[in-house]
Amino acid sequence: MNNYLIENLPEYFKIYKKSIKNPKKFWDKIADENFVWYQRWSKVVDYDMHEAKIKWFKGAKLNITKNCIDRHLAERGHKNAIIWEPNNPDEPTQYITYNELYDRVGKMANVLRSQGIEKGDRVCIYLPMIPELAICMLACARIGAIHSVIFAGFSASAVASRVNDCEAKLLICSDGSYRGSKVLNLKSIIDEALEKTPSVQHVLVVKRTHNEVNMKEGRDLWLQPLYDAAPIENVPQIMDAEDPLFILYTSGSTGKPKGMLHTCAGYMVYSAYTFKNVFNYKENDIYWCTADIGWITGHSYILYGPLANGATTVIFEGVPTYPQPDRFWEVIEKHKVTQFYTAPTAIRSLAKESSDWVEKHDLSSLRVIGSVGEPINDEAWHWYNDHVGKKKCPIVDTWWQTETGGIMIAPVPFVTPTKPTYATLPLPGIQPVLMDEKRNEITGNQTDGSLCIRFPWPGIARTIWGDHERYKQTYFSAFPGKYFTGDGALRDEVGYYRITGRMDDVIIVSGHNLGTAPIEDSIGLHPAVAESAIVGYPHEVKGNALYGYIILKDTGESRDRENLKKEINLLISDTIGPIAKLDKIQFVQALPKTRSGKIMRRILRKIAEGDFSNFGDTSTLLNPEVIEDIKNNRIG
Ligand code: 6R9
Repeated sequence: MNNYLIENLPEYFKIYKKSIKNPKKFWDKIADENFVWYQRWSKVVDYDMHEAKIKWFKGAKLNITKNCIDRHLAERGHKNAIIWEPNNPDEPTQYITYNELYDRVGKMANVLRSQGIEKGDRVCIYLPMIPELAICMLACARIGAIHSVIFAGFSASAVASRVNDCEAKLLICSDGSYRGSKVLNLKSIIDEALEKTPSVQHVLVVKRTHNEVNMKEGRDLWLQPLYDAAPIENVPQIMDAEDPLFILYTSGSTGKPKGMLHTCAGYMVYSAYTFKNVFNYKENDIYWCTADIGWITGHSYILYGPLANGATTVIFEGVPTYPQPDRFWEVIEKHKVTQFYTAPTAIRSLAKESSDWVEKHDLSSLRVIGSVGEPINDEAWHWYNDHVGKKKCPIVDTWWQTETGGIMIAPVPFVTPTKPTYATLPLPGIQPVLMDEKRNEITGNQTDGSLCIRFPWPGIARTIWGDHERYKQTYFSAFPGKYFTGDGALRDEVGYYRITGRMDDVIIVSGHNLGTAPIEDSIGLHPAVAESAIVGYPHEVKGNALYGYIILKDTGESRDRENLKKEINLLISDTIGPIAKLDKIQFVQALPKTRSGKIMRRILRKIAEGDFSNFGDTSTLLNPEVIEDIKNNRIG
């Protein structure tokens, strides 16, 4: 089982070449040798990149939880599947063996069934990083319900729009959550969200913080008594390869979030294969990814990828700076973590602290360290390499997306030589291509362009929930026949890739993808605001921060500017979440627009960065005179 580890560079080149020459044969063998199936597939892949129709392992039947839990019981029943590290280090750690995981998922699956949840029903999960989050996801997968985890930092209206989009029948939340020294009341956010969500019949509430909450008669139920009464035995639902596994929302260039749909077989094969190779996972390793399960990184590399490999995965409830800025290093030392996977924004913020915090801990258990979510800058890369990896652990800079399901471009540790700020080479089966402005493929090295992928891979999202046309438009229309990632990339002289950043209206702040459109929509709700444009500018810790240019209505002109700024940020916080608040707000008379009415964001970006040198071609601007005024009043 799981004997697909790439051992050295010649082998990587050999496997890569084969995987590209015959991707069907490549994935057929991996799927066949490393997973348990109720029934094999009749066709490895069926695809049409113009219509955006992709199917992997057609005809196969499986259940992902059998692969993640049941099949490990004979040999690994007493091995820890999950090590849960609480927010407060004084609270006990939970060690959940594969045997115990089997019991807990079985009970939870029976609770879901007792609530009338069936195959294909949508269940939204709004939980902090507690074991129940993982268990509820697996329980959904066990019975064939489609989970949609909503990051527990989203506001009530962001929750409502997601719940409504997927028409969830059930929602699972907790009374509250701990984040460092704060206690947040999650249930009250849910109460507000559910005022406008007709599809939700019941809410299951997990007790975590024991704070006072409202329980709505007939709708809300405490989970614990139901769970205690539920039997363990649960027969997994037999799923078709292309049955939906989960929906996960991501930002796009319009206000409506995109519900990316992942399906059972392809996602399982891809997340498991990439986990094993990118983290060099060996049987007794203790692997830790610090992402929140509410994002794709948590889905693929806290939960499904590790468990499909019978790994031990650490789930951490807290924040890097609580109780002190050495919490990450303390946890690595405590559990003898061997692989550590985090985000550049966390690295940058910890690098600002004294290096004594790292030095005082024994990190010698570490073998591989990873980065994900945004480009890792040179300084952060070196700090990570020097202080955490002690120059001995390869840094796997992993490029991928919610849409790709798993890691696409990354070094294979101990195989691919790393290079600071480069995600390096594609994994087997992945065919990146760079495209120029005329939509031609750029061949050769030392070049840059729009990053596309030529051939489907098993982990690719199959559609946007309820809106296949949008899926096709967003990813398959800019470069017909190819998947367009929305990112720009450069390829160096040896063919290594470096991701240069988003080419669309998505800004990555502290690793969170934020679309400018939803933020502008929420600012527009303010009665004094006429129009706004949001851009990102470089920020030392967050990678990017948000700069808003806002035009006031005549009636707003007399209002106190400082108050207005606070109100605008409150609105954003209430409609999207605190992560989308603006760092800088500049009130302007007008925005630079082209004759066709499009805001020229390129200029606004340059001004926000304080770079007035070269605005490029401004001849299509309708109102070039506004630039001077915006420049003069820039917030430094
Ligand atoms: C996994 C994840 C996807 C976007 C992606 C890109 C950026 C992710 C990166 C990276 C440079 C890396 N991104 N990893 N940029 N280097 N190693 O983050 O998914 O939340 O959907 O974000 O994140 O811009 O397009 P998601």
